[in-house]
Amino acid sequence: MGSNIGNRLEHLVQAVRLLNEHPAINVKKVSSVYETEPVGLTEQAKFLNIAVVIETSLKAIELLSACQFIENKLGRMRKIRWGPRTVDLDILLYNEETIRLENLIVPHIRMAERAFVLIPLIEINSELKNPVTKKLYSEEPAMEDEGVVLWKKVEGVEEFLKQD
Ligand code: A4P
Ligand code: MG
Repeated sequence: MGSNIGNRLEHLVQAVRLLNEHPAINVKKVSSVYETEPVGLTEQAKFLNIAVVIETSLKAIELLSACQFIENKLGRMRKIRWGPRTVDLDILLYNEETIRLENLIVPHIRMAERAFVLIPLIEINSELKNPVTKKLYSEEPAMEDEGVVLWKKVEGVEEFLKQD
């Protein structure tokens, strides 16, 4: 998840809360919050990024709809590609599946090149591997990139949901 408009932390907390309130989604882990330099369109505010682990009975495509519903609910304006957003929820991995649908690609197509994705992800699970190449995400060169700073240590889902 990422946010770079307004009260960024509040947007992330609300997104995690809405995910957890979904009857078919259980949020199991939340990473610490990282402040990250914008990637892609660089003339925009810094992001806060987190990664979460969920348990769900939803199919991946249903999970995508749930994520988009939350993005819309939290007021995202989908105008500029890679542009500012109140909150962006991407599916990075889904079990160890490879999904190639028109509107859903898993593993997320750009995740291995992005320190703002890899660093929170590795904090949650350092053993995660790319299901296609079997390469550990912790060994991706992008892990060394600058521009990702620990902004707030998070100890657990309960604690995370209490703030805002
Ligand atoms: N889509 C395909 N696969 C997925 C997936 N695994 N998860 C499709 C989520 N969506 C997926 O996304 C565009 C379309 O991607 C969706 O309709 C969905 O069907 P979007 O969220 O509508 O638009 P977007 O996020 O602007 O585009 P995109 O290509 O998803 O951008 P990214 O890659 O998400 O990049 N810099 C920092 N520091 N932190 C950030 O969080 N985020 C971005 C957005 C750019 N720079 C950033 C950050
Ligand atoms: Mg997105």
